[in-house]
Amino acid sequence: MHLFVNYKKHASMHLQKFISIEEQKNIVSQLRGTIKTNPLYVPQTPSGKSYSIQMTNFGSLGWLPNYTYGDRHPVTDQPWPAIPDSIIELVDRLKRKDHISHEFQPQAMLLNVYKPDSKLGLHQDKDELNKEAPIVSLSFGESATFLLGGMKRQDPTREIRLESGDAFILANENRMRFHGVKCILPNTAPADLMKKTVRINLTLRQVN
Ligand code: MD3
Ligand code: FE
Repeated sequence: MHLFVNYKKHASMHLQKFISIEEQKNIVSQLRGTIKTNPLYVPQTPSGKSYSIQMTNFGSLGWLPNYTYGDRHPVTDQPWPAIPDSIIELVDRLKRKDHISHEFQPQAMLLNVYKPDSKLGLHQDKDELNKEAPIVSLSFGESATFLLGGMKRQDPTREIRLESGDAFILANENRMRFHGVKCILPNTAPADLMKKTVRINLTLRQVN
């Protein structure tokens, strides 16, 4: 109980360049290798509207467009692949440096792919049963203008530029903030990281 509450309340949320360029290349090539058997899909809202991003998941659970978590890929019906060791290593480093609670056990890793005109509307992440565990976001490729709001949709938002290699931690009082991705900033990715003009965002979540 309350393992995550009050954990390092004043820890900085935005860890710029947390992931070295060598690690970024290693992670992106590892992810690329798994996409053949764990294909990206375009999520649709329950009312049939397509998102402008593509996604897939890794881990014991994955986020599904019907706002639930499930243990199988919606297209292939296969279990999600394991979260890569290189990512678990990063989570362990965040723990060692005391950026997140040592109790954090990621169950789901959601992979979002943004093309130059992809956006993600303002929303809250509230499909996880465990609202105390932090969410860890890792960015790769093109930079994005990220919007961070308050606890109500109407609250003012501020713009934060998320760049390749950045980690962003949503913990404690920040966990339920409204947030979204306003736009991608093309041609800002590190040289030789991506084959196309895309941004990849990984979010690690403890669901239960
Ligand atoms: C702030 N993804 O997958 S990551 C999402 O860049 C999502 O792909 C965005 O929002 C992306 O749900 C933003 C940063 C992030 C993740 C979770 C948050 C920011 C957050 C939860 C609460 C507040
Ligand atoms: Fe979100």
